[in-house]
Amino acid sequence: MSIGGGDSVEAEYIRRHHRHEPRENQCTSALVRHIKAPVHLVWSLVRRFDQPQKYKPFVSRCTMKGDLGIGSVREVNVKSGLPATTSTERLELLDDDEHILGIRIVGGDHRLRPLCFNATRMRHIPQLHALQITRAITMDGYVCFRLTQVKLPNYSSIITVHREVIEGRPGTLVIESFVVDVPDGNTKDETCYFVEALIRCNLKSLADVSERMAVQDRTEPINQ
Ligand code: A8S
Repeated sequence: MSIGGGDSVEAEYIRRHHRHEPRENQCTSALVRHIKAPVHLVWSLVRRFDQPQKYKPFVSRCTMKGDLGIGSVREVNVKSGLPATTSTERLELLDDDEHILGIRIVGGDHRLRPLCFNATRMRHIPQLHALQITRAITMDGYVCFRLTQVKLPNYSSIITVHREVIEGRPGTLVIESFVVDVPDGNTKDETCYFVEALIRCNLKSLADVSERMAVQDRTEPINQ
């Protein structure tokens, strides 16, 4: 489906809240996830700009610079195993009525020097903003992506949560969209594929955490 295309409920939300205007060297995409938990639970996790580690599986720690208002900045520590150590992210938009959170990556430090492997010449070429993705299969059968460069210049994302009914119960539709520069030496497809893989992990984990909280809520004993 093209972004904003089609007549589905999702497409309508994307048209309304996820308008990115990508330049020639940028790519953009939107991902959707249905969660079996009420909107207030999901939003309570998403809105915490200061605590992304509550559901994002790659985040180990987060420190705030600022008061949680628009323009405040968080320093995110990324778990070991990924080549990035930190990501500096700015709060662009926080709307508690419409349930919209917008962030932008404004910096970060990277342990590894950007490297691009040229297979025909068999030598390493330092290349700024290069991003190499290697597809691998783990022992337990999962497909994973190994990243040798993780600089995401000019990355910004919007996440919105919407009320919906799933199997007769209160559920949530989550949409996350992004726009990012395509690094030199990569195609739009590769770049999108890489970012989408990370976001899919985040949304899966958001669903797991929210659904666990929802079940707990339902089974809390009634205090009389
Ligand atoms: C988010 C979305 C993304 C986060 C990326 C795409 C990142 O934090 C991780 C790995 C990277 O390679 C880049 O909303 C960066 O979290 C998990 C460090 C920025």
